[in-house]
Amino acid sequence: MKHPVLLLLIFVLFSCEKTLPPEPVLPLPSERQLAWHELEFYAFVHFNMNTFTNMEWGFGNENPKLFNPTELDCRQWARVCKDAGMKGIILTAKHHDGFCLWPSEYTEHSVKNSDWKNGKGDVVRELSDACREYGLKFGVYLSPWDRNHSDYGNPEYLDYFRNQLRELLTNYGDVFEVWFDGANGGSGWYGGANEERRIDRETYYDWENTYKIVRELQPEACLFSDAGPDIRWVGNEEGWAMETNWAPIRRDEFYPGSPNYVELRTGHEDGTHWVPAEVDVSIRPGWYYHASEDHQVKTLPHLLDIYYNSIGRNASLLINFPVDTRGLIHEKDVEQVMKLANAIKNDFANNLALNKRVSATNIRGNSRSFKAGNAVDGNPDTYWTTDDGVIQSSLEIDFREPVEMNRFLVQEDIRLGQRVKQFKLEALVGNNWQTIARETTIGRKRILRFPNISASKLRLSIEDAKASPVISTIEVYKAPKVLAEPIINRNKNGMVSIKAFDSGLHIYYTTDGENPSENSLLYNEAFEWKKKGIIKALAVDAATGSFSPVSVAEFDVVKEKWKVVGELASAKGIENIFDGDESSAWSIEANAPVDVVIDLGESLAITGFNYLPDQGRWNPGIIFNYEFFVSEDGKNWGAPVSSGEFSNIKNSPIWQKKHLDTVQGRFIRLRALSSALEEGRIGIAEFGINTN
Ligand code: FUL
Repeated sequence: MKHPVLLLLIFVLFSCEKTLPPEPVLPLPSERQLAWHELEFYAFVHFNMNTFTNMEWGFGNENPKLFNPTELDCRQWARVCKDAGMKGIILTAKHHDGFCLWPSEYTEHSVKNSDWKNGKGDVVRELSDACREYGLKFGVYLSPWDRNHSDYGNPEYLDYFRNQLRELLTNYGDVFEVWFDGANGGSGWYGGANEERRIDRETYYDWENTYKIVRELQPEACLFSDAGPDIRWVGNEEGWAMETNWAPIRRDEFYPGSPNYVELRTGHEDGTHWVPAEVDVSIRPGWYYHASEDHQVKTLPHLLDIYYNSIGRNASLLINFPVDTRGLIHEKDVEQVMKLANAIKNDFANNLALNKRVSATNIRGNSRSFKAGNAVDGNPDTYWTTDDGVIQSSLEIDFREPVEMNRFLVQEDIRLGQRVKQFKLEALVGNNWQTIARETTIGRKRILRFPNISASKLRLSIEDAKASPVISTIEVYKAPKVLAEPIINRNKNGMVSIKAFDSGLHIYYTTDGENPSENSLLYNEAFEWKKKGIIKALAVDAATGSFSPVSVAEFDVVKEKWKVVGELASAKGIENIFDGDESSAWSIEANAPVDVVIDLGESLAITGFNYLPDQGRWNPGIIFNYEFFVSEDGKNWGAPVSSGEFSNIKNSPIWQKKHLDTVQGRFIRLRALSSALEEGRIGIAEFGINTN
């Protein structure tokens, strides 16, 4: 009789014995890195001397008096970032021109010699206070390259640089990240020397000893550079990490500014140190404020791509605000970042996988501690994992009925290292299992976007990993479609194409000036439309009935017969000026007047012309003073029918429209008399006319 009781007791004792978690896979994140991983989304602010000189890289000889914001309000920056769901702000305390936003004891090149607040101001103080007030983390960018300092390039400069670092890390409270730029050495003012100074990027800064200062003064702070040691650059400034993205890298192969930076985009599967990637990107083309970029703030679809291609690919996201000359984040930037914040909120509003029934092909020790349900319990501290040696395994979520979805989010518990090398996502649609995606790494967070499907089950299969997969979180969402207004284009030959930003949307359009609706023409593919008039379009999400704002494009005569004649007839890129694509341009270096002569192919009653300057970022071609002529035969031109300037075109290089008293002619000539830029380049992105 006693025997079975004993057996039961032994069984109970045995099954209570704790199954041990899997051994970690090295390298592992440190505590400070784990805390940083949680931030995910935070802001960069580029604001100092360049803001006032309209530069990206100042030379170092700027007069400190030029720094003079009229309405500086760091609390506005903090409010915007807080509202946008960002967790901190990193400030360019000193950029390459050496100008300091705090009254450093070690230089005269700082706010203390500006008129701003009579030299008593301190932007670093104001921002660190504002961050504390708004519950944001505060970080500093201190440029290692200093084009102002006479000692730059000599060992003495290092003392100066380190003294400044000490000031920043001692006087302004907690710092969460210290940002060291890889752009180092080159021409500069250097205290009046005005010369080129190259340094050995690998050895000059003696980084190890500089890092020690940060560890000593701000032990919680993460150090950022191309080479970490805590956080690495992602190898581009466009806003993306690669799909394959390992947090580990072979750290000793890098230094700030090292030439093998492309490898930073993927990290190394056999990386020796945990150095996760941070994606840094500006909300505008430039890092610094330029009024000329007010019309180029990134659109919602672009910002969403950046979000999914960074945070959704095992990286963090650092979005830059080029604070303007008032000392404020510009209204347009605020508008766009709030669109992003709202879209993210809506995309991740309702986790369809939360506490759903799940099963797995293998559960470590058959233990409840490692059950499949841990991945969908909403608790990031629990995880599903498998027995040692069992790598290929899958986890299935049973929704019990078809559910519409288009996002899949998965996380590894990185406290045990980054493991997964390859995975697959399948969905049960009707009675068929469909492969939705086949991907490589997961890491701290991976988010997949796919077109809407209606699935009753989802299956995550781990196909390859360094050891047992450790999956802490799986979430599934149905994000609303991005309903931005469609883009309407017509090329030279009169083919009209209309593009919506999201997949699966219906586009409706009109060609009669009426507002489009679901009863209008449905757009399927590019169509020929050579008439004069207005095309309007809108995108509709058929499932929800919601629609985008209406986009409107006005077209005059089709440019099919147009030809550039005369001297520029075969100039390189001249065809770009009427290809309907605003991003392509023709431009040249020009000191003397330049004539662009166009044969319209027929005589027309011309009532005006439209000019869009080159939209390129570096030394674009922009005409300032002009004359415009019309002729019947291309020989006798007479006096200009319009002349003058394109006012404010340098700051605002948008479409310029000029009206004329009607003039008949077959040939037109735009004479560029001067460039809007000192470099003297003139150019055209698009050119058009209005006719009667
Ligand atoms: C680069 C710098 O040269 C840019 O000016 C900007 O600060 C960017 C964040 O890093 O390397």
